[in-house]
Parts: sequence; C-alpha cells; structure tokens
Amino acid sequence: MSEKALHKPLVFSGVQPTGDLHLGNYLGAIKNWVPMQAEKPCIFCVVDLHAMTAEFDPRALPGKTREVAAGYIASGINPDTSIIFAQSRVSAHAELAWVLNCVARIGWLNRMTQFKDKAGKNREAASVGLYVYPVLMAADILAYKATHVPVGEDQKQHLELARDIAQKFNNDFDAPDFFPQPEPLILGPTPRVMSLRDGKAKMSKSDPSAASRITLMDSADEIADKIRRAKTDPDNLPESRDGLANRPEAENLLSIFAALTDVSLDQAIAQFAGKQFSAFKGALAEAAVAKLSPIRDTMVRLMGDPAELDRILAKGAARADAIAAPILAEVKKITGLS
Ligand code: AQP
Repeated sequence: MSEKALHKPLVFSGVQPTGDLHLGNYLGAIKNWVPMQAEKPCIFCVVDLHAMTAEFDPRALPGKTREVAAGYIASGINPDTSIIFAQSRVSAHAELAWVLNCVARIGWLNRMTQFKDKAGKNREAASVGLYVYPVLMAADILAYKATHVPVGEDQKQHLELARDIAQKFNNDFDAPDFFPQPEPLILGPTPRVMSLRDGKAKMSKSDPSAASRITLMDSADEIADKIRRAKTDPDNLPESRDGLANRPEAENLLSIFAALTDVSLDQAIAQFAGKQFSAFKGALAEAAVAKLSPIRDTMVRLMGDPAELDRILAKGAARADAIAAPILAEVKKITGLS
C-alpha cells in the first residue's frame, strides 16, 4: 500500500515565540499556510519549548505565545478549523522527543548547520536543548503522524532528519510504516526574506537591530521609517533579473514588494526598472502598510482579550492532545514502555 494511503494527509508547522513576529515569518511561513487550510487538516503550533533552547525571559514567554497565536489568527488561520495551540500544553511532544532522542544518532545531529549558526563560536556554552532542537521538531511532526510540513529553506535539513528518524524508528522496532515520511510543502515565492540592514543576512527575531526587521506589530509610521532607512546600493534599480547579481539589498526589497503585492519578481523588476530607490521605497512602504495594517489591527484587538486567546489555545491543545495521545500510547507499546 502506498504511503499516501497509509497515512491521512495532515499539515503541521509552527513558529517560536522568541520575539516579535516579522515579515519573514509572515511571507516565508504564515501567509503560505492560509490557503493550505482549504486542502488538508492543519495543525499550527506555537513552539514554546523550542523558544527555551536559547536565552529567554520566562516572564515574557506567555505574552509572546499569545502574540504568535494572535498573529496566526490575524493572518487568516481559522482556529475553528485548524488547530492552534502551545506546544508545552501537549505532553506528547516532550515525551516522544525523549524516545526519538534515543533513536537519533549523534553523528546526524553533528551535521545540522542551524546549530552551528545559532551556537556560534561558543559552542560549548550552547544549551543541550539547542543541540537536540531538531529531534524535538521531529517529535512535533511525528506526534501527529503529520504528512506535510511547510518549512522555510533554513528548516529543510531538519525535516530531512525527521524523515531519517521516522525511518529508523520504524526499522528498529519492526513497525513498518508506523511513522510516515513527512514531506516538505512547496515554499511560497519568498522562501527567504533578508534583513533590511544587510541583504545577505536572514531577517530574524533575534537580530539585535530592530531596524533589520518589519514586525507585524509595527505602526504605519514605523514601517515607512524602516523602509526609508533600509540599506541599498548607489545604483538605480535594474532593468532585468540579471541586473540583480551581487545586489542583495535590491533583490531583497524587490522580492518583498513582489510578495506583498502578489506579483512575480520579474513583474516587480519591470515596474521599477531604472527608477531610483527613493521612488521605489515609497511604493514599497505603501504596499507593506496596506498588507500589514489590517493584520496589526486584528492582532491588537485579539491581544486586548488575553482570556479569549487562552481559551482558543486551550481548545486547540485539547484537540491536539486527542490526536497525539493515542499515537504516543502506541509508541509506548512498540518500545516496551507499557
Ligand atoms: N527571514 C525569513 N524568511 C523567510 N522565512 C522565515 N522564517 C523565519 N525567518 C524567515 C520562517 O518562519 C517560520 C518560523 O520560524 P521560527 O520562529 O520557528 O524560527 P526561525 O526560523 O529561527 O525564525 P527567526 O525569526 O529567525 O527566529 P530566531 O531569531 O528566534 O531564530 C519557519 O518556517 C521559518 O522558516
């Protein structure tokens, strides 16, 4: 029987509540999730256990978790159909992660480039949690036997690892096809949004410069100001895609414009060919404000009622647990833990 027939289609993805949601999280992930809801059942998690892998403020974590949930809903995720919840509220994630830690090999984890990037030079001082982060991510997906995982470019290696872990579990415990081989879902047109201060660095929540990212909570004035100050080069905008070679800032800003206005990069290039950055930046700011302001307004409204957000998250956690608990029970039986 084919894998597809064995496992019911299910989408799983998540965002860490490590800081303010930004344009990269929106264009590279959340915006692409919205249409998936019409095609497959979806689980969108706020991965707070992952947020603990680097330095974090325990007092700020509950608010950040609510903020990510509000960002999902404001961007078009429907909590009545899709499941939205906080990872820590469903114990199967942590329990399965332990089992999978004992399946994954140290050699596999040693190859993970994100650990090397995030741990930086002082690797010895990084948390063990950061090191085994990809195993927890595998547990997030496999706890639901999810079949499809929309991931950014930076997470592709982790998904490959999740596939290897699933395969090894099935082989080691003689449980053929127990876990599916989760597939990456085709990324949107903007797999990587880069920093406004450096076209070669990813836009990131943890970049110390707030000017490097546009957040979903930025006001119209803040958005326009960050775009005005965004790094550029001295030339006018190119006439064709070839003209973007070695111009990472121009490419990034044009790609952002294309994604915000739902046109192709080529169309965006044609629209601003030969123009000065100053004229283009005005149009970019207008497009960003038009797209993000309604999201911000909804987020502000939702965050004004934390009890309602907690209710949505608790309902989501109960629905998630109902799927994960029987799978975890089977894992325990297969591994001799029950
Ligand atoms: N710059 C980006 N461009 C496109 N997609 C991005 N994603 C993140 N940054 C960009 C995608 O957003 C989803 C959630 O990411 P995450 O919060 O789980 O972790 P991350 O990738 O590490 O995001 P950040 O913003 O860079 O957070 P910090 O600074 O905490 O590490 C993922 O699908 C990711 O690909």
